[in-house]
Amino acid sequence: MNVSYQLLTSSARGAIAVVRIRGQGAVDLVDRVFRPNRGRPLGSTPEGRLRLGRAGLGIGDEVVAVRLAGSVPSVEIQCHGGPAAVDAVMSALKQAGAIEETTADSTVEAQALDDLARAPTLRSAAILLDQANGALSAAIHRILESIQHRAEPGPDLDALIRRGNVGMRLLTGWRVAIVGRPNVGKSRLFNALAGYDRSIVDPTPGATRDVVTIRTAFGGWPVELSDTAGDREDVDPVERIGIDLARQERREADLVLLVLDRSEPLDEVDHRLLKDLQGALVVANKSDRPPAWVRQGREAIDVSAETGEGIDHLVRVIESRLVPDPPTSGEAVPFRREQVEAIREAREAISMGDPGTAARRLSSLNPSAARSN
Ligand SMILES: Nc1nc2c(ncn2[C@@H]2O[C@H](COP(=O)(O)OP(=O)(O)OP(=O)(O)O)[C@@H](O)[C@H]2O)c(=O)[nH]1
Ligand SMILES: [Mg+2]
Repeated sequence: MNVSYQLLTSSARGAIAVVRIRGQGAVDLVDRVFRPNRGRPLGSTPEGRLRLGRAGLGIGDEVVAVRLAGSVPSVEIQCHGGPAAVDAVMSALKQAGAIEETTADSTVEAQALDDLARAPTLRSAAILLDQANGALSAAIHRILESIQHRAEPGPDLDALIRRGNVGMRLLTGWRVAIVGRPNVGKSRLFNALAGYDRSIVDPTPGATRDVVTIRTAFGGWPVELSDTAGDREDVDPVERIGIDLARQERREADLVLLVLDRSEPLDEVDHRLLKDLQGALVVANKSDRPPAWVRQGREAIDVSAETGEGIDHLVRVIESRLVPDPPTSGEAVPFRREQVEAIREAREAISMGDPGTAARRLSSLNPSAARSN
């Protein structure tokens, strides 16, 4: 017996999932897993006729099973799309002796479709759709051709690697951390950017003691935004933990918003943060009040988290800091870490004068056959 099974639908959560079982003995194997609500087993049901029943260990899931026509015996099981239901059906098939077909050989297009189902924003989805339609495959084929014709593929590989920085974040998003000394309005700004009151705002310095995180989007780019404890010395142990967490958060962030209070003179903590966080985007909050200092040197975005003034502008600046040069429609964008790593290795091989290795590495990405465009 050589029966395999494969999840045909996306591994992301959906309403319905479809599992295909095929190979000699597939129907017998499914009959050990599938319990029809009434009547005879699936093996004595004609091809193409839908049967309602249950499948899976324990009570299992309510499913539809159907024998498919074709030279290789095949069955399709449609179950509910939640991870537990899919897992129940697939585990039962495995226990009955079927082997899972790996998706390691799936094409770039199939991977893009799979990720598309998980895209958190329309902008992410549009880029993944371009790859599902063949943009990345076509670019890889062009590079393979230029290697074949002994042309220099370096710049094209470099362009793809740069695009990978955006591509790899299409699902997970970018991390943006709000930091600054206590009471400058970090939590108020966080809430203004989030669009609702998620974080506690309070005139007492040290109000925020933990890292508060939400998922949102700026200009269509998915973002994990975090509000952190105000940074200062000489504090109690709990606030200390919060401050340490804040420092960790800003080390891991793709972009740090350093919030200053425009209505109060800058103190030594502000100066230290300005010095330590050279790459941070400086936000001068409380612009609704008379200013207590003037900007020197470093660019700062004036906002009032209280009135909302300047927030739209800040969002546009954040967007352009995260992705200064967004991919255009139809452009090739590698979207998985393995893809970017393979392209990097191909680039290194080219630099070492080894086009053969570069071509093998690129082909291993499994681009679908080249299209005419
Ligand atoms: N006038 C004015 N007041 C603001 C503004 N933003 C925040 N505040 C006030 O400043 C105080 C502190 O605000 P928070 O957002 O809690 O400050 P924080 O930086 O999160 O403070 P910690 O959590 O203690 O570090 C509150 O009383 C807010 O109402 C603003 O833009 N204008
Ligand atoms: Mg706070």
